[in-house]
Amino acid sequence: MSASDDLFQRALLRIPGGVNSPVRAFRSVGGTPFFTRSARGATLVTEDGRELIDFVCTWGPAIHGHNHPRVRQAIATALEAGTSFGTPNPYEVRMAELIHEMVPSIGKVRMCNSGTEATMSAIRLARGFTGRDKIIKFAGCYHGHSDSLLIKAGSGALTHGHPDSAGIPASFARETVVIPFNDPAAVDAAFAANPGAVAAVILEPYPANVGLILPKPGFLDHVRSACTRNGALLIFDEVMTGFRLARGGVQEIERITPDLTALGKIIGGGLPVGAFGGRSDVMDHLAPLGPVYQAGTLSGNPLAMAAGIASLEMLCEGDPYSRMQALGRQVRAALESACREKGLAARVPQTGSMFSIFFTESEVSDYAGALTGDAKLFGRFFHACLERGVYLPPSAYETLFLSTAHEGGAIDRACEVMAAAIRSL
Ligand code: KE4
Repeated sequence: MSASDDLFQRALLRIPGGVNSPVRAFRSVGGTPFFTRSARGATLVTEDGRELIDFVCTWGPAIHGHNHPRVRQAIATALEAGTSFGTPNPYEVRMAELIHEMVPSIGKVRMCNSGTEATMSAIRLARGFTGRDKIIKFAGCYHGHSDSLLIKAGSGALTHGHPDSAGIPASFARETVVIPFNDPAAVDAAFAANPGAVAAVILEPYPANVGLILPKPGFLDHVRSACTRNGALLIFDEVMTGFRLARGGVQEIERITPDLTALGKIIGGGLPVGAFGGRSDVMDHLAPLGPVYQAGTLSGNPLAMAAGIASLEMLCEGDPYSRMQALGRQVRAALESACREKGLAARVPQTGSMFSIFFTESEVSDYAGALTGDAKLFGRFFHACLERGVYLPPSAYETLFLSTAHEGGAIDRACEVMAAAIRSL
C-alpha cells in the first residue's frame, strides 16, 4: 500500500470522505487522492515521492507558484511578531489600501477568512442596505457553501450531484432566484417577476465552477444596467478571478463597476482569507457603523495579510499577466491540436491563466452547455495526465490554473503530457 493510500485509509476513519473539502476526494474521476508532502513553484511532491506539475494551484491562490520565497519571507517576518492579536494591526491597513489601489470600485473593504464568508456577508449587506430579500444568481455559479447561495451551484456541489444541497430550508431557497448565465431575457424576466424585491444579483463574471464559461458580448453590461434600473446591487464574486486575470480583476477587463466585490484566494497568499468590499455608502452599513452585523476572530490576521500583501505587490511588478496569457494560449493550442488530431470533439475556453476542457461539440455558454461535456471521458483524461506526472483538478466542473512558475520547462512538459494523454484516450 502506498503512503497516500495508507494516509487515506486513516483519514476515512476520522474525516468524512477522508477529505476536508469534497472536490479533493477524486470521487468524480475515480481512484483515491494522493497526499502532498511539499510544493514549490509549479510542482507538487506527493507522500510517495512523485513530482507532479500542478494545474490546481491550490484552487487559485498560488499565482506565483507554490511556496514563493517572497511570500514565505513575508510570513516569516510577520511570524516573528506573533500569529494573531485580535486587535487592529498595520498589515490590515496596508491590505485595504492595496486592494483599493488595485480595484478602485472597492472604496472600503472588510477582511474575513474564506470566500464563502465573503459572499455570504456581501449578500447580507445587500439585503440590509436595500431592505429587500430576494437574490438572483446564475445556474452553475459557485459562491461558496452559505445557505442562500448553495442553490444550483457549481464546483464540488455539482461534481457530487448535489447542486441544491440537502439541509437548506425551502424558505431560504425561495429567496434565491436562479437563472441561466448569458441570458439577458432571463435577467429581465427575473426582475419583472420580483418587482422591488431583489436586493442583489451575484455572479462570477467569468463563471469558473462548471469549467470556464465566458460572457457573451454585452451580457455583463446588461446585468449592470438591469441592477441599476431596478435598485438592486450588483455583486461580482471575484474570489477566483480577482487579481488572477488583471490587477483590477474582471471588472477592469470588462470595464464594469459592481457595487460590491467578493475576494479571496490570491489575497491570502495561500493562507485562509476572504474579503468583501465596494461602495463606501454601502459598506458603512456594516457594524460597528451600521446595522448589518459581520465579524471574525481571525479576520485580518497578520500572517494571512502579510502573505497576501506580498502576493499582490508581486503582481504589481513587471507584467505577469501577459506572461500568463502566453502560457494559457500555449496550453490551449496544444490541447486543441491534440483533440483535432485524435478526432475528439472538445471546447477549450481560456483566458489568461485560466482554462478548462469540455469534451463536447456543443457550444458551452451556460450550465446546460457545460453538462453536455463527457465527464467520464474527462475522468480518463485526468488519470492519463496524472499517470504521466501532470495534476489537473479532479473534476470536469472546475477550471485549471497556471502560474508564473509554469514558464519554461513546466508548461512545455505539461503540453507534451496533455497531448499524449489525449492520444491515449
Ligand atoms: P472558499 O469558501 O472555498 O474560500 O471560497 C468559496 C468560493 C467563492 N466564490 C468562488 C468563485 C469560488 O470559486 C469559491 C471556491 N472555489 C472552489 C474551487 N472551485 C474551492 C475549492 C474547494 O471547494 O475545495
